[in-house]
Amino acid sequence: MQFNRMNALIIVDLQNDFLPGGALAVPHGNEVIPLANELQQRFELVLATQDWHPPNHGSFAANHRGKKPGDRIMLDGIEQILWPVHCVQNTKGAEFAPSFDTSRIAHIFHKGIDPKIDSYSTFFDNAHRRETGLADYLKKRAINEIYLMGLALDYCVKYSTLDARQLGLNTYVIVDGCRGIELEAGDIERAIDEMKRVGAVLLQSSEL
Ligand code: VGL
Ligand code: ZN
Repeated sequence: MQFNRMNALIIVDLQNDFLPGGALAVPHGNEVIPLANELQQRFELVLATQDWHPPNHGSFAANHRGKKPGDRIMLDGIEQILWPVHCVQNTKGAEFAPSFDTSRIAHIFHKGIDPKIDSYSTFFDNAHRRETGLADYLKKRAINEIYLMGLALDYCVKYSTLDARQLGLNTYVIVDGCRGIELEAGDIERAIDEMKRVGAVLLQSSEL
């Protein structure tokens, strides 16, 4: 495929806590790292995201008396699934995986910083109250086409894709570059269906 300058590769949350052995491990999450390293060489612009929570973040079950991961609560007016403590700012778990080549990343976008609201999308928090800066960044550079890969397919990748489509971006999801949490059976399949329904193109890296 011939690329013009108007696209970007966005690599989502390849952080220790989302890898096997991490606090919120995505099964087989480590398997996408070699592909992330390889695909970076083929894009002019490479961006990355990090889930980046303060220790008092409201998405952590440990911050709610009597609650455990997987429980659902209302957090500042919207439903929130509770997670184990993960990706706490400036901790080992929030760092990029050691084998992930970060040398070509032009900018890192952080999400989940506000303790009162979670952010699965790399564009907005879950209530669309605040932006991460990614939408403006792309707009300023006239980038209207994004390629997404990373973790987790059924959370960050899915919600980023839905927002990207809402922003009018041509959105490609590199499916073999993603792995899902599958908190509930069928989550990955449903996420794929939803992303297709909003007009994202799902493809394999071999098609690039
Ligand atoms: C994510 C669960 C909790 C994600 C972040 O980025 O996919 N999932 N926090
Ligand atoms: Zn998180």
